[in-house]
Amino acid sequence: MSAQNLNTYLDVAPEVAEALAQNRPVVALESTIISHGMPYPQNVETALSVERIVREHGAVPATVAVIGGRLRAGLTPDEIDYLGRKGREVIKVSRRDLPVVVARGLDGATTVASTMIIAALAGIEVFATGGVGGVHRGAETTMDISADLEELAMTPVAVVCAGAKSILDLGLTLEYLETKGVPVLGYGTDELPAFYTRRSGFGVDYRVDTPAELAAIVKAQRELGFPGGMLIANPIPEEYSMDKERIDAVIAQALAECAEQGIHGKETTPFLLARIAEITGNDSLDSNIQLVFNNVALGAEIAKELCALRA
Ligand code: PSU
Ligand code: MN
Repeated sequence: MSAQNLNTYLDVAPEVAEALAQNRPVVALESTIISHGMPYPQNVETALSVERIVREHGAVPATVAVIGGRLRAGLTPDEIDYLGRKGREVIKVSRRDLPVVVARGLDGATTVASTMIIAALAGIEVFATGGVGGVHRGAETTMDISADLEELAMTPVAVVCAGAKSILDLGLTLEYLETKGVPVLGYGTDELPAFYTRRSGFGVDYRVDTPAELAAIVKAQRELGFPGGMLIANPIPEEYSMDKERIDAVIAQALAECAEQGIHGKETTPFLLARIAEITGNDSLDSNIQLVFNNVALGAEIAKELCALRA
């Protein structure tokens, strides 16, 4: 086991620890998407399918969460089921929540930010999910900017996502990432994908067409000694993408309801995700699930290439 695994609050699943010690590919996966991002039982089904897809692509999945105050990299299917059933009763844990949840011995569903922290402690370099947090629309007055962006600037994990939902201000999110020195790479695209749709109108920093080159960029970032990670944006497969006008109207409605109801802080993103799924009668959920599958497959390919470069 590598020295990074010696954190006394961290438990790395034996299969994950063994793979890391042997330079075999591992992909970290988050748990806020399970407890707060999707309804039960689709959340559990998706999380278990995601682990299977990672394995089919030759990598070991490490779903990350906090269980009983322990930082965990690699969960059992029963633990995934537990987090999914408890849903929004599980505390949504970002960086600022970790010390409290650990000290109190509580359970927590990890966001992109806290999943990156735990992945990095465990020595996992690649993490795949659906969407990341960002600069919210109206952030010029609310100052609602996800801690995910700060984490991308300071924690060395490459995050594969399907771009960002237009619940966020995509232009400001890209500006923020630029300021923080976080590369935004488009896999096979020049444009930042907008989660449910393949295009957003905003350019990525670089288009990269192969997992091998993505892995080379991750390796270079590590060897340059940079502290942060990167965002790898993978467009939703065409056949699952949604009609832009329709999804934009739904997002506008969800944002209006969010403002009317005075929802703020950490509740904002889960509220918007749930409302979008309700209003679209779960069409958006189907797209969401498919784009996650697509992202974890790419994450596994990048992790494999990275191991090959390190062999
Ligand atoms: N965006 C999505 N789906 C998600 C999330 C964001 O499209 O599931 C989750 C992720 O866990 C992300 C978190 O890290 O929400 C961001 O929350 P906040 O905006 O409160 O930082
Ligand atoms: Mn926020």
